[in-house]
Amino acid sequence: MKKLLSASLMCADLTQLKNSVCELEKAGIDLLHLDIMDGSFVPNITLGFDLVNAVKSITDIPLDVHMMVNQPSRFIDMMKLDENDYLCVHYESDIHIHRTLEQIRSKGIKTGLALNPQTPLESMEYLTDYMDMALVMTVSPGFAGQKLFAGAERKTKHARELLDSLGCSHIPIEVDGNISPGNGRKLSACGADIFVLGTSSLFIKDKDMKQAADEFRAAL
Ligand code: S6P
Ligand code: MG
Repeated sequence: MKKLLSASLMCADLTQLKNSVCELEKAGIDLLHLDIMDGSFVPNITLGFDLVNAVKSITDIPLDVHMMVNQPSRFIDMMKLDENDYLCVHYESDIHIHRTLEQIRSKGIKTGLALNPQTPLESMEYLTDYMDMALVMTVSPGFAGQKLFAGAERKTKHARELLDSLGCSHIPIEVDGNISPGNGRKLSACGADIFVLGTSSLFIKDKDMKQAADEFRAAL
């Protein structure tokens, strides 16, 4: 599977967002990762639906929306996404997450199922028919600039093994949180396919984003 880079826009300079998106296009970034937080599912509030729609209107890079909100089904209709985009929801955020995945699919949008570090991988087992991506969180969600959790490599490896054993080798694994070039290389060897790039690799003061993206690709 081709390895993809997803740029975490909450780490971009929000006063220069359009310029950043242009730079990311030039850097050949594959996806734009937008973190939606509600201050309840996670202890922070970041980007919102209007911003998702605004970004969608200025770029052809597919979006990778990561919802860290309780009962995400309430908000699916607020985003103008299409078949090129991913909409990821957390297993832990909704009692009827199966129904929410179906709701996203019914709108023609690709689905992602995200798992917090402590959530067992078996949570995915009966949902793979409704998944276009598995998002293995490598930090507890809520903030940029955190440290990889100790079980991240094992969990990524076991996720790949589980998906393969279920006949789901086509489902990519995304990793999110402290994806530095070094951690990216290790997680790639464990089977990660999509890498969320934030302060650990792409958004570094006085560093050109194309250079940072090239260095990350070379490290994989
Ligand atoms: C965190 C969020 C992430 C961050 C990303 C930041 O809850 O889901 O997508 O934006 O992890 O990257 P870094 O390299 O600062 O950890
Ligand atoms: Mg995220």
